[in-house]
Amino acid sequence: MSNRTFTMIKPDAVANGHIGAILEKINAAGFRIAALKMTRLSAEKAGEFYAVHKERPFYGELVEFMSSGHIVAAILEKDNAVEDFRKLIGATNPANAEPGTIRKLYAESVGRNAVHGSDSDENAEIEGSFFFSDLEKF
Ligand code: RTP
Ligand code: MG
Repeated sequence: MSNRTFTMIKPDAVANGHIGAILEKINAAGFRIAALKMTRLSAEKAGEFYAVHKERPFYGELVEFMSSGHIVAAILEKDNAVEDFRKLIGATNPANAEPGTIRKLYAESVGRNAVHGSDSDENAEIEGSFFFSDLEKF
């Protein structure tokens, strides 16, 4: 099992001033930040990142939102990183997220839900490489 996952702090949480608080929670939960950058996705790049959802009814909205402002991308390291990080962020819809999770604390809605977390080791590797070169992935 890989010990890495990939995350983005989404445009809502960046615009609302939550970058620091979210990185703090990530560190406090035992994740090491292995790579970090602030950037902005074009609609084309956001569509490529979420291409797996192309046929879903929310795809257009998702792409528009993810390209609407700056995001913070990071590769995180910890034992059992993918599963433990999904637990830390909570359910996709913040209304269903456990108390204390990042989405419960900082997400506005299912569409504007503050953070992304990879759903498998394979996708963590693909998504990390989408944003970071080999040189940047320490
Ligand atoms: P993410 O990929 O962003 O970490 O979120 P996730 O795994 O918890 O959820 P996923 O099923 O991969 O969906 C990706 C993003 O699409 C938006 N979404 N909207 N309106 C809706 O019913 C709906 N369903 C999903 C969410 O913003 C979700 O994070
Ligand atoms: Mg997902």
